[in-house]
Amino acid sequence: MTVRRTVLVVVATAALIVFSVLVGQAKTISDPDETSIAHHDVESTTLVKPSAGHLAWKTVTWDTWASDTLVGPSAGALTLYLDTRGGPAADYVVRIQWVSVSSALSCQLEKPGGALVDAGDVSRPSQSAVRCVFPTNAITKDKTTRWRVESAPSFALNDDKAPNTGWVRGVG
Ligand SMILES: [Ca+2]
Ligand SMILES: [Ca+2]
Repeated sequence: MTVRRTVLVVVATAALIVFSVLVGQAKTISDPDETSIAHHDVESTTLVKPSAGHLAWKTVTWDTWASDTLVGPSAGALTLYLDTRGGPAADYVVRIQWVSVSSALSCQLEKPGGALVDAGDVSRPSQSAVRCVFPTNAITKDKTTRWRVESAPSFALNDDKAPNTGWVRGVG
């Protein structure tokens, strides 16, 4: 092997390692601009583990929106589905929605039936993004976590799924 080829192999290997580390730090998926979706058309979603015992979920939308358009419980919530154990169904959901009585966004980790598991901290990094950091101590898990996001702007027909089919495997 010539010196030049050796250098090339070393550079390529280093680039691969850097890429792997970057990918490991964030799990982000992109979703298309589906123009029929009213307010909360998902552009990208990231799920990362910022510290032990927490997950941070951030969704960016194609358009800007006011927090009070995310009206819950069933009409306009943004929901993260988590499949952490057993069969293919979601074991937990994380729901971000506007609560009229407190005039604030809330983020809750719940069982699929709606029972509260834990509360999260919600914020708006921008007018087209929302972020929720929630505790994971109460989540029971026996496999690699799978997740997907769904927004329900106004009518069931306008739901946006990200990804459009299937699940994302693993957390960044
Ligand atoms: Ca979309
Ligand atoms: Ca979609």
